Amino acid sequence: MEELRKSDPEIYDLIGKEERYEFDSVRLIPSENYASAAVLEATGSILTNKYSEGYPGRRYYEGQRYIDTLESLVIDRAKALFGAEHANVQPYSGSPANLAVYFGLVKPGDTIMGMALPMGGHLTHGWNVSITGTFWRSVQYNVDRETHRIDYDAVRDLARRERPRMIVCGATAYPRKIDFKAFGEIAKEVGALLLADIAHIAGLIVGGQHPSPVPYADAVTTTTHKTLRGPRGAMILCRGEHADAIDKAVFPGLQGGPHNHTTAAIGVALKEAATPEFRDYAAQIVRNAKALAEELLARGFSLVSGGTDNHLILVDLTSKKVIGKKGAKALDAAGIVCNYNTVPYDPRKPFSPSGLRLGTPAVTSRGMREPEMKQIAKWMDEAIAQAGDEAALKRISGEVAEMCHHFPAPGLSIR
Ligand code: DSN
Repeated sequence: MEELRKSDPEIYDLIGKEERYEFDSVRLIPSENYASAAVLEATGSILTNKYSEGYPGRRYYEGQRYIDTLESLVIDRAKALFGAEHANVQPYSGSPANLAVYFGLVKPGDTIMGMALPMGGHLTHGWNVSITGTFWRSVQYNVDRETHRIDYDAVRDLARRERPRMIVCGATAYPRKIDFKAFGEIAKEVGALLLADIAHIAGLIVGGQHPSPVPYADAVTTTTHKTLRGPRGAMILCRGEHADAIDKAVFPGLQGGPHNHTTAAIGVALKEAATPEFRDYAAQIVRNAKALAEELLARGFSLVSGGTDNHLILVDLTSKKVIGKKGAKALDAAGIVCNYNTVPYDPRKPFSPSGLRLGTPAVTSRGMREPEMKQIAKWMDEAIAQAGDEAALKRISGEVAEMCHHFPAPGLSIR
């Protein structure tokens, strides 16, 4: 980044510091990853210069001879990888993608039914502070109080009572597999459309580690930067019958020109995700999450639902007598980056909840495996026990950095 260094040393310096931080720390935020150098190159390409409102062959600007080919190629890759009838690769990110699906398929004031935010759902699944919980009538389902798993009978009962126009499944903090087939049956029974938000697990789905919702859902949304390891962006996959409504909802309904540099980088990520190496990666993400969960359990941590079968772990810190925010800050000081999070039926507020959310996509991208997960759990245990002891946390962060130096991260120039 020589030009940047010369023209804007301040920004250059901050990017350099962030890169160092990403290299020296164990990053356990389950929605983060390390994009490959190829994805970063496409993201930083000259495609950022071009306006392309519209869709391939139907644009409002001239000069699309390469952009049309590019977007068509990326659409074809998305359809092939997920087995979808139609793909829109223009949404700027996950929240606009979900909004576009509602805008395209649900009339204002009609009912949508998603998982409540404190139970692991997303803001855009109809939570009350989001436009999705105000512009549409929203009813929300919970997880079971004892098992912390989705209770499909309770979901069916609520759907029968409320008769939503759309049921939303998918989560941002749910450590178990989602039964998309069961959701499909419930939606069919009550005459609802089904939206599956697979932002967190898209990489696990294409890597063969989680069943796909595509056969059961009217529309599927995903971000492209989480387990899928692409640029920050999103896609909507849908049945052919909804293609027109979805495309119109994205543009001109919600957005202007697509970000062509992002579209290109999504294409690069989709190509990477279609390789045998990516399947191995997805399998290792899950093995690592299980190994981390087992070691945390062995060390007396309490895990929501008792463990994990995907990339994500939710820890309830109540038994350790530390609140989530204090725990997350202590871990950050120790070089282990995660986020504080509500746990189901949390007696505390979302801004200072009881839990921590962990995930293994990023550490797995660095080639870390089960032995490193065991070591990370040990450091976590020490850091939580010594939260507030700056010297102890600093010592741990030194050990963490030392380990990280043996695991080069995709896309970083530091080796
Ligand atoms: N912010 C994302 C996450 O961390 O899960 C969801 O949008």
